Amino acid sequence: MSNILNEISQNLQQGRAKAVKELVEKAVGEGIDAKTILEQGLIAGMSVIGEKFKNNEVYVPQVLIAARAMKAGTEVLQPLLASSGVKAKGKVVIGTVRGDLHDIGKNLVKMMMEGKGLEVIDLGVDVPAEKFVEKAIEEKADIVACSALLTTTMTEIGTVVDAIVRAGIRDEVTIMIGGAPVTDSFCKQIGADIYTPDAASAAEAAVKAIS
Ligand code: B1M
Repeated sequence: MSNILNEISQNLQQGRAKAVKELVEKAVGEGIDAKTILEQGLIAGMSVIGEKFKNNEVYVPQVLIAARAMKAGTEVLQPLLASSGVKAKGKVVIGTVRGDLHDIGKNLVKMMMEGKGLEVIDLGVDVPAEKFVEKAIEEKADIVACSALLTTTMTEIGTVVDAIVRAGIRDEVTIMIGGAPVTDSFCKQIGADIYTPDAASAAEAAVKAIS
């Protein structure tokens, strides 16, 4: 890993938001592409924190300040992650499901989808199934996108699918799902349409689904 990417990762782990922002700007200035900075700097740092969190070597406050540093870094990358070329048209309603407060991955998915030209309505975190349905109807959304990071909340995506079926709009929306514990077989099991493992492939799949 290049020095600066390692520095980004280290500073993120220490929760130094200002330093992360400056280092990301510097890396961009050095010509390192945004995807590399995201994956090998920011996400790499967050993975270390995740591992330490699991092993009780760091606790919620440290994870929160690391998350804030991650946000500072991704904000710099946001315009660069937007792809050039023809912009797709379509509307996506996105949120993290009920009971789940993790939003970094969901925000990345949103960012990448907007980069492809899609209009994304972000419902935030801890979103009840009924809210997904209400907004999808109100906004005439093409896609409902659900993120879940906890094994205990991923089942809530199934509740969203059921609510969409009950509301009679199942044929009108494509249901996309993702998040660390989510898998393709889970997607099939709950009757959702598309599982993607990361934000970039989510954006690509969304464009494909709409066109
Ligand atoms: Co939480 N947390 N956390 N946490 N946290 C995890 C998820 C955990 C794996 C940590 C661990 O133990 N190793 C663990 C879950 C265990 C499990 O269920 N199997 C865990 C736990 C246990 C908890 C609490 C219960 C801890 C506690 O309070 N005791 C608690 C739950 C709170 C709640 O939600 N109700 C909690 C709280 C928190 C913080 C608030 C402190 C903070 C969140 C801050 C925030 O998001 N604003 C936090 C964080 C930061 C993490 C880790 C460290 C990092 C998550 C992250 O942002 N990763 C995480 C450990 C880990 O994942 N290694 C952990 C970076 C991000 C880019 O990746 O979100 O996976 P990710 O997104 C990826 C893909 O998944 C995908 O795209 C992204 C990459 O391009 N993706 C999609 C995501 N959504 C998608 C949707 C799509 C498609 C792709 O289509 C719609």
